[in-house]
Amino acid sequence: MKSQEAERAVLSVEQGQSYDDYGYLHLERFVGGEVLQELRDAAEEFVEISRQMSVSDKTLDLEPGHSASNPRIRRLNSPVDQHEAFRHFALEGPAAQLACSLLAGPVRYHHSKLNYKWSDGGEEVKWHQDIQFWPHTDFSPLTIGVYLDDVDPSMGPMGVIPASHTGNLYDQYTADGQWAGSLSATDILELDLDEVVWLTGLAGSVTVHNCCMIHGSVPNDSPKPRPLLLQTYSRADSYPISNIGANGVTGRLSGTVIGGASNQSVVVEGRMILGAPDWSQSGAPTIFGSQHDEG
Ligand SMILES: O=C(O)CCC(=O)C(=O)O
Repeated sequence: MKSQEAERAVLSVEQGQSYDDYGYLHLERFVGGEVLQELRDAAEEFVEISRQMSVSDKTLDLEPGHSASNPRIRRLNSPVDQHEAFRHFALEGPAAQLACSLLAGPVRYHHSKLNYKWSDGGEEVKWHQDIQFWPHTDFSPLTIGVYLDDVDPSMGPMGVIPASHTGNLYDQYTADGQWAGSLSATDILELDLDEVVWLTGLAGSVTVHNCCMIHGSVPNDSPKPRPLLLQTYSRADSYPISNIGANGVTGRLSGTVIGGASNQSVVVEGRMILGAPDWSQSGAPTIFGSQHDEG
């Protein structure tokens, strides 16, 4: 069997170790050339589409104040399901290869989004951890981001607190029990915000953060949007736990296994379950059909 280091082909041993230790990576200009241009063109196509819209729909989340002449997009939901360039990048291209390298084997694609964070006030993303939004059967899920334009400190880059992925898993509800999706003001007082690393970079630079990493970003007060294309993967033997958060509403291609096949095994309470095949697309056979080999 190959060692974890040997399988991390697109990364150096040091980069892989740094991800394990600190819970994030920052890869300057990891994506370039035609691949980057195709992603940028695809992102621009949705800006054009948004000009015909006055309210958000399932695909495009618009900021208040959006108009045809002054588009202001918060997010393109599930870009992998919306455009071939995004699908190819995430399921076959550099993001897929990086995920397989980091997780040292086949991976399961979970979801994607494109946060445009528009110029002159594009919104803050408060400090939060991702795993509570879509719990899995382990802590392998990670998110790979690629900046589609150059991002400097004034543009609300992604910020991470190194090694926070090994600490508390915070309650992201408000005191009166509403889902807040962010840490409370009291919990934020516990954080050492002097440690924050702001992940800026030229177009094509990549961020990676583990699902338990505390991260966020400030508003974009610059005159340029800050498009960050994000895609999330877990190990192939890690599964989203249904009926919590966004699991189950993540997109048509969610669950695609990349870089190999799933062997349908999952470890629960230390015991390995060799599960049945995934019938979520084909429909489940009956136990009679399976036991009598009727397909
Ligand atoms: O766009 C950003 O700066 C951060 C995005 C993020 O953390 C999220 O969407 O979960």
